[in-house]
Amino acid sequence: MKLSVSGRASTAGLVTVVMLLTGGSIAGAAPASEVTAAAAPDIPVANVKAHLTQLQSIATANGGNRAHGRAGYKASLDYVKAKLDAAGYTTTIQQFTSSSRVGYNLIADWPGGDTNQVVMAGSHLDSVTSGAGINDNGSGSAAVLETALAVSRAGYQPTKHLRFAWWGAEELGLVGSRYYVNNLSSTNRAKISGYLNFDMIGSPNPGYFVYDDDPAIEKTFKDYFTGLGVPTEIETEGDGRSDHAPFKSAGVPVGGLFTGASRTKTAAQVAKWGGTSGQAFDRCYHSSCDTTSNISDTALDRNSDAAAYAVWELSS
Ligand code: DTR
Ligand code: CA
Ligand code: ZN
Ligand code: ZN
Repeated sequence: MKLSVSGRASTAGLVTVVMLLTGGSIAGAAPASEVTAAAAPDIPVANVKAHLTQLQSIATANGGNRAHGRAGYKASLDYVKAKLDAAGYTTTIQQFTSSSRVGYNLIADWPGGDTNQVVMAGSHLDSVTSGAGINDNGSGSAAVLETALAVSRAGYQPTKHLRFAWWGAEELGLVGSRYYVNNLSSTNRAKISGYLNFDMIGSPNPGYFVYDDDPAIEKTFKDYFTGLGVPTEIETEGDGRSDHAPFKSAGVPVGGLFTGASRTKTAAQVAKWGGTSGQAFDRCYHSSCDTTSNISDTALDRNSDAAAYAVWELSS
């Protein structure tokens, strides 16, 4: 397993640390306790869509996909890493081999917080070979990236340590996330207080599904959607089908959000969410038409905001 680490502490982070260490305070700033309990900011969906546009361009320039072991995947990873390095994250690339091709996970640590209590949020960055994978899973990857950038913009100083991850080779069978969990020492595994997974959160005919795993994480997401007045359903097809599974198998509390894949939306679901009954939540699942036009902006916005809300709530 090869690791490379880069990044720099953000100016805001340094200023905050200096102030806290010297007992000083930033003129007019809220006391640290209020800062750490600050509410999550709104995630601008235009920013999330801009990341999707970049991922689409990357796929177009690299044979039409962003699949494991292909140029489009590494270019996607380099794009995400550059944004995080510039925002003050400490980034690590974890390399592995699967199906005779080299794969990569990207791990980004936000400096600060109690490293004995790590809150993780992640998404798989790879697509299938048949397309650009913009909903599956550019949507989750872009939302997690924009949430991480929002943490930096806010100079957020959470009580717990924040770690974000973009997984390789999920489409080959959760390979990257399983490699990460399997290579954690038992001590480091025990430090992860929760893992939040975002895989397909912008489906064009969306449902609003919440994983029914850890009750506290599930409640956090459901509270957010209740605040929006958007009903949710329990995610029933996901057990073992995305990157939360290796964490769950290792005893880490997990949760996540999902807007649906090839299953069809029922009339009862249309009554609560709108959309088209008898049609798949995502008709382009694992297909070449999974492009930037295969996204519900409303679903992407709501789920990006829910991700940020949960990251702030669970780390404060
Ligand atoms: N395995 C995911 C898609 C997927 C299918 N069901 C669920 C449930 C929860 C999360 C994701 C999924 C993929 O194809 O990447
Ligand atoms: Ca928003
Ligand atoms: Zn997939
Ligand atoms: Zn996926």
